[in-house]
Amino acid sequence: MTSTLNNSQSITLHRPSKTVASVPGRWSIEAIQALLEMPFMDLLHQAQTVHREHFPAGDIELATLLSVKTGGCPENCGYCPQAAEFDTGVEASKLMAVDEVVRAAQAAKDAGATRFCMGAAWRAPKDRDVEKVAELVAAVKGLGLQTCATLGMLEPHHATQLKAAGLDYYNHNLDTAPEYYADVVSTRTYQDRLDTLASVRSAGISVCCGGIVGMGEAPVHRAGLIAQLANLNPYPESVPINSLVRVPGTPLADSDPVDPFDFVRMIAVARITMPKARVRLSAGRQQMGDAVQALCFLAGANSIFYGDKLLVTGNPDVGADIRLLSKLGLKASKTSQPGGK
Ligand code: SAM
Ligand code: DTB
Ligand code: SF4
Repeated sequence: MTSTLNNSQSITLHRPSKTVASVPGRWSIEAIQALLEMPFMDLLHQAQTVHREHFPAGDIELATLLSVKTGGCPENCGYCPQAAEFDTGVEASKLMAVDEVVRAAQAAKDAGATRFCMGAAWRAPKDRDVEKVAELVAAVKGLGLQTCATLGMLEPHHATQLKAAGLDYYNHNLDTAPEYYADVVSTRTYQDRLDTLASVRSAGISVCCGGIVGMGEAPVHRAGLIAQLANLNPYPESVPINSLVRVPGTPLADSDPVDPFDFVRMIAVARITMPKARVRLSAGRQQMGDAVQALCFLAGANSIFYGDKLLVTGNPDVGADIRLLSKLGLKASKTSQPGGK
């Protein structure tokens, strides 16, 4: 049996008598579940085939993160060490000064990063916060780096202001399926997240949007997350897939670890359903090991967070990443666009 899986066609799986129809132009949850359940080798083969149609093989984007305003967040995202409500040992700090951020961005550029993402632990920035972040964005852009920010919920006029300052990408994750969202966070709704994504799009900023695997979600919720992302019109330019970093003190600290093959499957299905997106192998690499990361690259991941720290938790150090890329014959990308443009 063949495995011709197409966004707008009836799809036939390798498993006998399992045919799933998808609505033209949209991914049904059933079609995504069917992909997630494919024989592992077939799924990886298909994902790598799709990947090579859209990106040069072996090209990995390096994006460096910096927490420009850490901790003390009024939201209660169950995974997050920066929520004020949870006792995680993270100390709250004020927004960093421009020169400090520029030093970090220059160091990231010198180490080979092409994108610099600034994170702030806000529910939503205030007018004066956006003014200050706009200065950071302009300064980082001035170094010749692609700029990204993740600041919480964004009003349309704030998005316009950040675009004018030179913001290329805004990161705002849907995190999980709508049906599971309230189990993870109760201080905002899924619709709030979608509204911010709409503001970002309208301002002409590229969207970076993904989610987390390993929060106790069921397989159908994983499919539901991918469906939400892939059915955004257009789908995000960047899709970070995070494996939960289980931080003591957070409500999700005792979640069962994710089966590494299930994580690889999520990467593969993100690649197949969003062929032109940069799929980022995001949080959780420190706990993953080289072999699983290699499988993620085979499944179509072509971006990583690069630098010794994520926002407040650890990431593989730069030397380890350079060695891993070299062992696998992968090269740091010079661009973020499909087709190497
Ligand atoms: N406050 C902003 C917001 O919530 O959009 C920006 C920062 S927030 C830390 C960015 C994203 O990091 C979250 O949406 C979540 O997907 C991811 N994240 C946070 N803590 C994580 C953890 N412990 N493990 C994996 N991903 C995490
Ligand atoms: C994303 O999807 N993952 C990054 C970034 N976007 C902002 C954050 C990961 C955070 C991991 C836990 C921490 O260090 O706070
Ligand atoms: Fe705040 Fe963002 Fe952490 Fe949620 S994920 S608690 S909004 S910093």
